[in-house]
Amino acid sequence: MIPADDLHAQFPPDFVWGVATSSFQIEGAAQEDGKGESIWDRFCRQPGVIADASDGLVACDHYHRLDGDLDLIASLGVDAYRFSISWPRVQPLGFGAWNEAGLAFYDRLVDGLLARGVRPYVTLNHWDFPQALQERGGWAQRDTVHRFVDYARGIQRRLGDRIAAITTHNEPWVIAMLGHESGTFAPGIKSRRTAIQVAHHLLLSHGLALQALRADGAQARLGIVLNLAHIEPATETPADQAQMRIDDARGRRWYTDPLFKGCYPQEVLDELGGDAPVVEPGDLATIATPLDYLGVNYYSRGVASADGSFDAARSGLALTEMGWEIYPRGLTELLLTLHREYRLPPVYITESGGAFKDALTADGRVHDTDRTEYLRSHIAAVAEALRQGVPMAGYMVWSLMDNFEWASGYAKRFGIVYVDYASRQRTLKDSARWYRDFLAGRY
Ligand code: IFM
Repeated sequence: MIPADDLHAQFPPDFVWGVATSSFQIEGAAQEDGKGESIWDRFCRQPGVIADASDGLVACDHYHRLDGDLDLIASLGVDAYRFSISWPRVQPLGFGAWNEAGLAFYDRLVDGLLARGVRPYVTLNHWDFPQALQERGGWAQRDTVHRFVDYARGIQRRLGDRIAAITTHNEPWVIAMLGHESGTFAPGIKSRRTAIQVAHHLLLSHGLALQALRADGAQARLGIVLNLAHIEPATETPADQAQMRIDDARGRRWYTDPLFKGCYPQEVLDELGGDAPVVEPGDLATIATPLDYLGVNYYSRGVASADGSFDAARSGLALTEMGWEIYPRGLTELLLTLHREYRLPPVYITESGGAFKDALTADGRVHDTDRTEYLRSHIAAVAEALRQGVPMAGYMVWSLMDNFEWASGYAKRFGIVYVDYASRQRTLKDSARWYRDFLAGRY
């Protein structure tokens, strides 16, 4: 165990510490300065799909509060800020004409970060996909892959000389499965077959984009971000063990095997039968184009039980407001599994954090000791993976500030900065103060 007061010293000086957000969750200005409609703008208008019937029209109003937010980021002492670009803000239809006002916003964001000594980590697709492209079939259409490559090249042309990293997609599993199988996220499609094809096209577009960006002379490091859980069996019975293996293959290896080995897990292909994706010759080699880094978003473990009887609420572990078990050891285990199975590039934890019941108290502070402990224990879990040889390169807190938590709306607060949604005023929570002091080397 690493003593709590010695945590910072466990990391090398070039380890990258950051905070993360995404465009739709914070920007607002959804209909301004020539921005096109995104599938999330459209989805939020459907009755009953967002818990508090909210939307991203104003969100944290980041678009209009850029300078203040840049100062806020810099005040934390982070090395990096991970944000995403709203594709329809910069290319309203997802193909054809570019929107200069949208591009200029990201120019200001990138320049503002650099002026404050913070490295920009850019994600191209954090879900706010152009509605016009959805109407042409979206990610289910193979042609969308080429539209994404054009978009990636356009962003590199504009920002590539000033950004540290480009992530193609954030959490392709979520886009495919929640967006196209359960339909609980935009675009709200409910078809397993479509979801599987979407996952393939996301991976293919990732590989093609990497190749195109490198051919164009990429200076930024290029990678992808996956949401991964460490899966454990509910019991040691053979049935639960088998369930663990298939859950892990469906949720994790369906993405990591093609990226690192150029193949899909056979047991999942067998299970899919006629729903298996259409894969053209050469696709898998393209998907396996070497990464400069892998981004891992980790929030909890998964527990596999063959009869589906496992209930997180009764597991005895503390839960976040999302109902997710707090399980830092799973992060170390996950990283060790990846390290064992693949030849890994540098790995960043690109998201780590929790939603907790936060309240602004009379002293003007938010005393979120649960979040501080969450961050501390997960950073310690990364230190342990590093100690055991995993090539860890960075850690980013999700999220810089409270924001639009997709189908959960604004009630779930993940920020280390509190946002008062009436005034949009930002207040550093105690966890932000702790992170700032930690980064200053005080813990
Ligand atoms: O808020 C999301 C983020 O957009 C993607 N990863 C998980 C976070 C918490 O649910």
